[in-house]
Amino acid sequence: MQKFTVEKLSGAIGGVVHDLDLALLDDDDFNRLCDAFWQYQVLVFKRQALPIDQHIEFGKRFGRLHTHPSSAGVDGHPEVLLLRNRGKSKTITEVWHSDVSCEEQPPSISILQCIESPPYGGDTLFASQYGAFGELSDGLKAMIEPLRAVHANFGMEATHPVLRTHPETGRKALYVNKGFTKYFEGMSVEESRPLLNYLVEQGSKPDLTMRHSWEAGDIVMWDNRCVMHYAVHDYGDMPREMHRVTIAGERPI
Ligand SMILES: O=C(O)CCC(=O)C(=O)O
Repeated sequence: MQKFTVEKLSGAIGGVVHDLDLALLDDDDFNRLCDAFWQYQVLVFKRQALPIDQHIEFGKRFGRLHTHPSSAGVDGHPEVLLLRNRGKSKTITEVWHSDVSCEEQPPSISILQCIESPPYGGDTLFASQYGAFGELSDGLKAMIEPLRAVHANFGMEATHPVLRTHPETGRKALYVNKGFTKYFEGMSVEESRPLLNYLVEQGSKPDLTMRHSWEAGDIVMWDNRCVMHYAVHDYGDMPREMHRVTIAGERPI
């Protein structure tokens, strides 16, 4: 058993884990780590540099792995998503999103490892959607409670509740995002846009966020069921490479 500790990174979201080597995780460590993860929603692990097989093994502890519907994997490992700088105009992650929410059963957890970081920039922002829900007025909470929204991309479409209940914590989180959510069921795109924009704006307010500046070997994991994230592209053509292992999720309820 490793005597790791978790240090809080911001008021609403995120913790950095100290004194834990993910390559040496035993079952007790894993259970304690899960408890911390459900609480912090995002966990940062510095100086890990896990070989690809160990990155995959760590992911498999949380469940079946997800393969991205359209983006390529690392050679020989289709379940490890390869994210390389292909220029700002081709970046699809520089928008507030929850991973692949256009699937009927979107991924639950994403585990990103930095292989190469640019000399500056390339940070990732994370926002607590528990916090986003919690800060809405009772009137708006009641209004959006019955709503469902259509999420679409990569030639697929799924309809999910606007408020989802986390299967591990039982807490309610706002579940709409800029990247995938198109309109509310039963309403037009135009009718939906003002409220949708408002909810994503509320859900990404600075006091609900944390920001990670990457170094090679860092691992950050987030819970897509209660977190939106945004990859800042401010590093021009400089190389940046990340590997993502993603865990298959359940139908949002
Ligand atoms: O590259 C990053 O920092 C985040 C990537 C991302 O948004 C994703 O994996 O969905």
